[in-house]
Amino acid sequence: MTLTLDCNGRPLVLGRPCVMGVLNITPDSFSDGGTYLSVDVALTRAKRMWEEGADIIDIGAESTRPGAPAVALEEELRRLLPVLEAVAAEVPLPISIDTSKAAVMRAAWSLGAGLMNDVTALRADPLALETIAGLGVPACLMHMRGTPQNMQTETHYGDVVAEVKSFLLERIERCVAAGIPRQHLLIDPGFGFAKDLEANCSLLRHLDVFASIGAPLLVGLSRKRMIGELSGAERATERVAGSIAAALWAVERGAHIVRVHDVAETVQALRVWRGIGLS
Ligand code: HH2
Repeated sequence: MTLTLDCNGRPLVLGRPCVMGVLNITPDSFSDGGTYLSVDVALTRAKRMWEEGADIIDIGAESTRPGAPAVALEEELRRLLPVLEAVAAEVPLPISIDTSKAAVMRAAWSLGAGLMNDVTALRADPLALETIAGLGVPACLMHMRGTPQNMQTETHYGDVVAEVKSFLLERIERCVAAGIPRQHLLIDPGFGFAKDLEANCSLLRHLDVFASIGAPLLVGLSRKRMIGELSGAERATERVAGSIAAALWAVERGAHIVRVHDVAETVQALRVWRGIGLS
């Protein structure tokens, strides 16, 4: 049976691997910081990703790259709300919001956002669990240790696959206990978040472990440092081909959603990958 998420009235059909297009409206994101700051430019980018075949747009107003400073609530809302309002009015796709703040989740939901993508797995804000439960909105739970400010000092694991799996299982149960329906929860191992190359590759080699948990599996590998480390491509914008290789590896092992900056290229690659299997 094909799983469909109701994202605030906009369906996200997970019958084939889906592409989540990243729209960072931040001055400091690691690969596209400062590019989409004005409402017009951000809206044009969102429309472009829709035309290119994205299934969902993920808007982020706070960078989570290693070392990124935390952003105050007022500033996050100031950046996000005008862009979200414009995108929701002109792009019919489901919209995800990359945030850890309950107040941002509430405000974004009222403007049409339909999925909350929280890199802290609803741990950072004490009101996040009840907010997600009350709104009835799906949420993505991502694994991370520490905060973006200090996470790269916490990259040592005994068994990274077992640890990340047990974290995600525990967060699912915590969310369910707080009243969030199990079928509203997505999971993400959190590539690059408190993980070095070895940990990232280990998680990717064992991605089936996460796919078999039963919750839709989201992966974000696009342009990340590990793509640079494996390919030698130093600049984030030069990591498109490597990012696609990693995305195909992930969907082959059961990822339902790939979070990417390069939508057109990824959509084309996935169409070929899927077409071969279907023909
Ligand atoms: N990665 C980033 C941000 N949000 N969310 C999920 N669920 N999974 C990820 O892997 C993930 C994420 C980092 O990428 P980006 O948004 O491009 O950079 P920045 O955090 O610097 O804005």
